[in-house]
Amino acid sequence: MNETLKVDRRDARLALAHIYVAFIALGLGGLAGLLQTLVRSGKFTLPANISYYTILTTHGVLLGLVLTTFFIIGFQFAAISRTAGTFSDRVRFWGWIGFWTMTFGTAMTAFFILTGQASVLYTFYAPLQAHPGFYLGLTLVVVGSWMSGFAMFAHYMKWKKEHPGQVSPLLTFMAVVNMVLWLVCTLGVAATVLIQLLPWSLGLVDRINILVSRTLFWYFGHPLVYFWLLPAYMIWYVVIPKVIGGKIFSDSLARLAFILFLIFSIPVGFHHQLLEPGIEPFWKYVQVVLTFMVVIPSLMTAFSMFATFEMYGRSKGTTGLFGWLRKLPWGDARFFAPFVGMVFFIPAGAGGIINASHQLDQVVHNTVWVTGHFHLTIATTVVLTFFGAAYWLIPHLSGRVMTKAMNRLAIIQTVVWAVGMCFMSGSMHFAGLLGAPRRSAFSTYGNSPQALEWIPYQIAQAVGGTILFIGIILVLVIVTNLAFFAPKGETEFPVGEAAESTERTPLVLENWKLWIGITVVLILIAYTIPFIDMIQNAPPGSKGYKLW
Ligand code: HAS
Ligand code: CU
Repeated sequence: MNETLKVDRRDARLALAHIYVAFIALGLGGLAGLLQTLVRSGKFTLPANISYYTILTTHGVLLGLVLTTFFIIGFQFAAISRTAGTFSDRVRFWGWIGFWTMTFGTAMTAFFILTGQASVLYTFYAPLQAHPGFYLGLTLVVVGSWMSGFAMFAHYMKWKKEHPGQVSPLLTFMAVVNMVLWLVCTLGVAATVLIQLLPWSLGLVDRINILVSRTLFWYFGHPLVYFWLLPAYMIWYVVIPKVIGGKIFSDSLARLAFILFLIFSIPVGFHHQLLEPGIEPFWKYVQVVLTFMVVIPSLMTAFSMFATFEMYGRSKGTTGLFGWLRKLPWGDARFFAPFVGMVFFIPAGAGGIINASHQLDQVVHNTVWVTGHFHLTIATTVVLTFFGAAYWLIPHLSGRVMTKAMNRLAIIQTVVWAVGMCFMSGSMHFAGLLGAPRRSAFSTYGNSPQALEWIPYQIAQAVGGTILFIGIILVLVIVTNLAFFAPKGETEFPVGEAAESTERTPLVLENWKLWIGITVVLILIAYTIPFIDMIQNAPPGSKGYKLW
């Protein structure tokens, strides 16, 4: 059998189980999103006294936390099994324990949200206080993901032992970096949940230090967005070159970009707290500088993608600055969906740089501009890339092939998504500049002239949200077809080759002691003094509020 088509059925089942949960979350979370945009248009009220904030929490948790984590872990299991060989029974066993722990945690969290006991939004900021079951459920999701992470590390170490002195396969290396990043950053959210939020919601303590809890949250929350982004970058660096018939521009550059993400994506959480009192401006400044450092690996990625496209175009005889555009496989959804994601990342990244600039953030912070920003980054760039990957990954795992008709539907899906998002995210950005707040249900604020200015944009958001919901139905049709109904056959997991031999990849890129060491030092520099300050000069703390 052709090497690239081979897939171990047991490994495939483990990866598929994660992907099924991810797409169920997409369906439910997407429905919640549709309802929100309708409420905010002012033309619709939720039935049966359901709170806007219950729906908003469902949306954020299911899409931001559940869809992403499950898809990423499923994808990475498949990627590691494909590039570093079939798993041992032990690795697979821990993968399944991780899966069930995460699934149980998700069900528990969903129960407390849907019964209206945890309308605290996906960032669960104190002093909003949820039922303890909400925090426990999320803890189980994180603990389950750690088990899967350790299973991946064990498999990677086995590979290293069997191949002394060799660089590991690029995709496996990238997945390991992402899980190390995840492990280091989830320590922050685990700390605030276990030490602060749980005891406080159980009534064991009365008051909570809000600034400490938000700081621990954003210590986790920013690297979280790169935990979402890096699998998309894995697909851009490794899969897309193969899909278009080209080569990876440089194996070393790709690894270096991932290492830079590991180092710089954690000590930057203050860029979410620029307007929060109680943190010295100097430390905000330090973390903003580090934020600009973490932009560099994204610029390297943009450069690599252009280089891959151009090398491919030149090999087909194109000339000129953009001649390569004519040679790309526009009719292939495995390429088209991620490519549209890349194009959207140009304005999305520019918006991020605006947010990170202290003075500009004063204009956009806590406005719906920020919601617009993350619907471009996660909900377009990352999600369209994941959809594009699902179009080969699911049939690869389910032993089927995508038909021409489904490929055509997937192209339509991508266009629908892009159009819907231009309406929705575009009007969010504009309304945000006019001061429209994020995280709030419809209100005319006593017919204030400023609030009335926002309403046309909110109607445009509802139009966009409706188009996006059609996009969700389309992708669910395609995914169901690929999982259960498409013709039986074998589908490739595309893995590109580097333009130059990987023998030239420096082994220092896999010196984990060095990179994790630098990561820890940077975290200590960026956080130690402000953290001591927050504890020593803490106000009495806050009791809990249930405002919904
Ligand atoms: Fe962000 C808020 C800064 C990237 C997600 N961000 C958020 C929130 C989320 C989020 C969820 O500094 C809201 C959190 C909340 O609930 O409060 N963000 C940044 C910066 C970047 C950035 C500097 N964000 C992301 C990514 C996300 C994400 C990625 C998810 C996946 N963000 C912020 C800040 C805030 C924030 C502040 C807080 C704001 C506030 O006030 O609350 C950077 O990493 C962006 C770098 C990206 C680039 C783009 C490179 C372009 C590429 C594409 C190449 C295209 C090709 C195709 C090859 C520099 C790689 C070309 C083809 C052609 C035909 C042209
Ligand atoms: Cu951030």
